[in-house]
Amino acid sequence: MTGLTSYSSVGKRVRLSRLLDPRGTLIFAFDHWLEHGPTDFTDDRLDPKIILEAVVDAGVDGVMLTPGDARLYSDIWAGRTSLVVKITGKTSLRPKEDQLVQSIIGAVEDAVRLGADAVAATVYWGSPWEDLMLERWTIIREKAEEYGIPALQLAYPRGPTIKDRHALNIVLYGVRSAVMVGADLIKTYYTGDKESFSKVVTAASGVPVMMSGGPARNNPLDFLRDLQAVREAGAVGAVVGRNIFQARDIRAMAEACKLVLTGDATPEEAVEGEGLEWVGRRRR
Ligand code: FBP
Repeated sequence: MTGLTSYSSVGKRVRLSRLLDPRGTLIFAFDHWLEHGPTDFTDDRLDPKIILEAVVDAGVDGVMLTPGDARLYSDIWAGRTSLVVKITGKTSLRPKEDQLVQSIIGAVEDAVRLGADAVAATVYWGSPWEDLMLERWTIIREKAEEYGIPALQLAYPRGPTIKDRHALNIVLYGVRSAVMVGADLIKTYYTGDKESFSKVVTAASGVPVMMSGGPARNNPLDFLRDLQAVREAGAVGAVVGRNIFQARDIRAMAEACKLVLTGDATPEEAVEGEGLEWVGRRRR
């Protein structure tokens, strides 16, 4: 035994340190055009550039993009924030039953070529396609190991046996399973309060946990209070999409999220400081 660590673990450590702010991390998730389609976007926000420029200006720690968007919008993010490349995805156009599996839409090598600090893939724990998703996850995780890039798992319990995706036991099961299959970073559903989410963090056994944003709340304060609870529960931060890009003022909401996650402001102070009295959601 030389006591020397592998090249790959150094690479992962370096990339994670670029992506994660030890004071509280905010990653902007932006794969919604693929996952949900136009219903997520008001007419004045159909151009992804407008949204991406606002969040990068706000100082998010990273953006999670598909490989194609990461390439297309590199002038906006490169050199200004970290990149996470999500290489699984699905559309909402597919038949409902097929929406319980994500397809491969890129390679670990794409993430490395693009200069990413992590590669992301979804596993729907409990899906009828769980077996296939785990097979794909294992290939991705193994490749990520080879390149020294952290593998972020979107550990999302969903399937016919799961009534409530946010139930503590369900989230605990998904997160612990994600650890057991080698995730370096986990993004999962919020369980609704600090006490329960701290159990989720404990079950992750030291693997950093991030809260997944979810549908936009009517009142920004409610969402910011969730972020505060997540921080106090010991999570490293949050990966947020709709609660930011469907906000009345995208940049102000991203700034408020970051302030709360780092503990630099309470939710109330952040709302006041950023002039966020209300955040509007697209009427479907
Ligand atoms: P949100 O903050 O908007 O929930 O984004 C997080 C995310 O995981 C996205 O990466 C993804 O597009 C979306 O949620 C998936 O949403 P759904 O739960 O409808 O599949």
